[in-house]
This record gives sequence, structure tokens and C-alpha cells, in this order.
Amino acid sequence: MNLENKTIIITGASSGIGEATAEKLAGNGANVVLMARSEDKLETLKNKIEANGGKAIVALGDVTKKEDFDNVVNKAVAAYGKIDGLINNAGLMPLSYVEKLKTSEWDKMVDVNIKGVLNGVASVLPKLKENKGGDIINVSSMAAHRYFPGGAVYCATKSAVKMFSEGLRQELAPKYGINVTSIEPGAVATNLTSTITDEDIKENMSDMKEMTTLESEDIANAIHYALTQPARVNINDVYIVPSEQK
Ligand code: NJP
Repeated sequence: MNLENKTIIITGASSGIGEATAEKLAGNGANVVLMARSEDKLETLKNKIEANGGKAIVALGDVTKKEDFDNVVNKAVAAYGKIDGLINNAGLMPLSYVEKLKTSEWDKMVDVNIKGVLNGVASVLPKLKENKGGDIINVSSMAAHRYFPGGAVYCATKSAVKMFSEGLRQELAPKYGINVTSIEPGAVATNLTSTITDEDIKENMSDMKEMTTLESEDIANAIHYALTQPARVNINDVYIVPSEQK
């Protein structure tokens, strides 16, 4: 499938995987709708995409607020007339051991990683149904497959995203031609660890530092692959990890 003139909303487009995905999809003809809270970063990305001949708009928003998502959808439709896909990529990973009781960090992960995905689907689904098809891609994680130290809450949120994706797929793909994919990366070199405040976790992250991790572009390529299959093909899960990661 060609992405020419497909309109795709990408959350968490201001850095890492979302940014690389926006560049990849715009470079292949998609109209990309850049959603995040950091206006400067999104404007810089939009300018870069346009300088390379692509099409992008900035749509500021917080995924934890359904009304922000509705505004993003309206902005996308005003700019491009329709919506063909949603990439629910925004996420946080403030790892900590449960006994530290960093409950406000747990709340943030539930709000962004789970409720943010639900909000996106709730806002975009009516438009995809109008179009009689489309794609929803949710960025879950290797953390949906296995626990790692300090990841009890993070892993739980990403397991929720993976299982929600499977439910969505079964409900939407046969009935409406809306294909759904869960992307499950291992370690990728991004800013994701920047929200970690638990000093014990920070000390124990040396394994990651020694490993050759994935690059954001590797995940962007996986998302592009899922999006460019014929409509009859649903790529359910892409579990993609660094060769060196155990
Ligand atoms: O991380 P990072 P990644 N509303 O920190 C945005 C998953 N993953 O690219 O709002 C809207 O560079 C934030 O934007 P801003 C991971 O769980 C990663 O690695 O401007 N947006 C930024 O653009 C996550 O789901 C790895 O601050 C909000 C983006 O989220 C996805 O990959 C491994 C927001 C985070 O970019 C992308 O993360 C894995 C909000 N409330 C899964 N809060 C990995 N990197 O190793 C945050 O298995 N954002």
C-alpha cells in the first residue's frame, strides 16, 4: 500500500520513535499530523519535513486529555480532509521498585501509556469508520512480554496496550477494515529513561549502556512495514529487539 496522501496522526512526535516515524512516513508521501506538548520541537520537525518535500502539521496536545485529541482530529481533517491512521506512540517509563511507592509516577504511566491510547482511539475511530478502513498502530513494548527490574507498573501498562490492541483488531478489522498493530520494541536509543527518579534503578542500568541498542529509525521502519501491507493483511505484533539484548 502506498502512503501517498494518507493522513496519519503520530503522538509523541517531538522526539525518539515518534519523530523518526514522522520523518519516515512523510518521506513516503503521508500527510503527518505531529502531536505532542513541545511546540518548539514539533515546529522544528515540521520545517525539516517540509524542507525535504514532505507534508506535516503541528497539532499540540496532551494525550491524557480527550478534548486535546478531539482538537487534533479536527485540525487534521481541516488540513487534509480525512484521517487514515493513528500511531499511538506517546509514552513514559519512570521505572522504580514498587516498594518505593512512587504513586504519582504510577499514575502518570497509567494516564499516558494506557488512557492516552484509549483517548486516541476514541477520538479517531469515528473518522476511520467514515473512511471505511484505516490503521491503528499502538507502540507497546518488549515489556509486554517480560518483567525487568523496576518495571512492574510500566510492564503492566504495556501489557494492557498489547491486549487492548488484540481486542481492537478482533472488533474492528473484520467489521470495518481497520487494521491494528502492536509494536513491541526492546531497547531503543531515545530519551525514554529521562523520567527515571529511582536512584537504585539508575545505578543498575549499566547493562543497557554497554549494549548496541536499536535506533528510532528501526522502529519507524517496522511501523512503515505494518502500514504498507495490502488491506487484507493485518500485522498483529512486531516484536523487535536489539541483537545483543537477552
Ligand atoms: O521516548 P521519548 P521513545 N501527551 O521520551 C511524548 C515506547 N518504547 O521515543 O509531550 C503527549 O523520546 C513526548 O512528547 P512531549 C515507549 O514506551 C520505547 O522511546 O513533547 N505526548 C515524546 O514525544 C513509548 O510509548 C522503548 O514531552 C506525550 C514522547 O512521548 C514510545 O516507545 C522501548 C505525553 C516520548 O518520547 C516512544 O518513546 C520500548 C503526553 N502527556 C517501548 N507524555 C525504548 N526507547 O527503549 C509524553 O519497549 N509524550
